[in-house]
Amino acid sequence: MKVSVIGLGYVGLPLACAIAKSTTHNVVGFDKSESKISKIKNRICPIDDFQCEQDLKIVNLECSANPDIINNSDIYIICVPTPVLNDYTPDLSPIKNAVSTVSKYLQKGQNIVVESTINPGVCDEIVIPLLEELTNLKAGLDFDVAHCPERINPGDPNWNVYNIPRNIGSTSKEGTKMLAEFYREFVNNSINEMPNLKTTEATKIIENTFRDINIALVNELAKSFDVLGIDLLAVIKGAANKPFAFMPHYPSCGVGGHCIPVDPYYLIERAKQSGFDHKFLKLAREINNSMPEYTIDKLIDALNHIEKPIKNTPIGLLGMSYKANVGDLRESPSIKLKSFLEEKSANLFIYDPYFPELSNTNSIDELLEKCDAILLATDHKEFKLLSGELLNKKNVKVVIDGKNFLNKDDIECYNIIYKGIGH
Ligand code: SAJ
Repeated sequence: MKVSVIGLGYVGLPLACAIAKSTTHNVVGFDKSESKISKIKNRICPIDDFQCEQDLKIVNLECSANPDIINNSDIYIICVPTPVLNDYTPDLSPIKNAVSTVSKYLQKGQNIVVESTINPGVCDEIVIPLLEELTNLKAGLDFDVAHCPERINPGDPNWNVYNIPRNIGSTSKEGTKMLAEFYREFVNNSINEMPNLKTTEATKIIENTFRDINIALVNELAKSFDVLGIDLLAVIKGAANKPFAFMPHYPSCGVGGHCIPVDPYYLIERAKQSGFDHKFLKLAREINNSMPEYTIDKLIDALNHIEKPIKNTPIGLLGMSYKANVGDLRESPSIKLKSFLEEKSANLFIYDPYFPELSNTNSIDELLEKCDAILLATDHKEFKLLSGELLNKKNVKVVIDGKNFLNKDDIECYNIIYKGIGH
């Protein structure tokens, strides 16, 4: 078959490579970014994905920034972003643009799979009506639409597109079966056939909503235990040795990324349109969104102890990425931390090894030389060297550890004020 992948980001590119490597299908890729296409053409992987970097060196993958390349495909797989707007409402424009691109080429007997994370109803209420309107074809009769939500975990050395189980649902049982068989050609784990599109869309949304509310639980506990004088990390460590019915999550300066802080809003918004108010999900989002400000409050409190105002005090922000050891800014708490610090006129120094262009110092050492206080916002491995000895040598007086990543006891031995989040 001819298979085309629309969107060659951290989801689409590993997928295109996996199909090209594991099957005899003719795989092509379309992405509107010329620069991304030219990198891929030169077998340079534009994303942080070890497996994909290896695959790209060997696979036969034709790609282009011209959508004509997807013409006459048997399967079109849509892997474009599904972000939120500034008011946290879903932004389905990338999906709608991708669907209208596919509709220019879609013919009878061909199929579409949406891998992007979408809320229950997007396929039935938006994707299919748009395709039928633009092609005058009938879904379920002339073509099938399936949803197989992506489960890529950026930077994960163990789980990748080849071994993560998948769920798939479509407009018909036959369609689901046929496309499940297609995924079984390159995924060596279970491909679960779901009863319909909405159930499949809901599955991915609740996977990530589950994570968001559990993080909100420990973030609220961090605020409460900070005033109760209880070390939440020790408590979680204790609870986590329960061999069943407990799953540890950890407090931090905020919840970032393209999935966890975004997906719940897709469900909240769609349920609201049908008259249901997701009070719990909204509260969890509110708690997680409050963590950057909570972190800044801890910094101000600590600076008071050394009688320094935040204004004009040299403060080092370590880490801009939302996740350790990758360079990804999406919904990163560091963006809010930076604006809070700027609003309060801190003399701000920034260092993130993955974002030299956002850093105004060239090394951890240079930042430490200049700062009285540091705020660690990302647990990059490079920051593990921040020992009490080094901080003391550089005359750092305050450490706010937004990821509870550093050694509290070691740092406090040097009479440096250490404040973690719930720790
Ligand atoms: N975070 C916490 N406390 C936690 C876990 C995460 O504050 O206990 C924060 C992180 O610092 C980060 C954000 O939440 O800012 C998201 O972290 P994440 O580990 O969930 O990373 P993501 O955004 O890459 O999430 C992906 C998701 N994968 C897919 O959607 C396919 C998510 O479902 C996975 O659970 C997650 O990877 C993972 O397990 O690493």
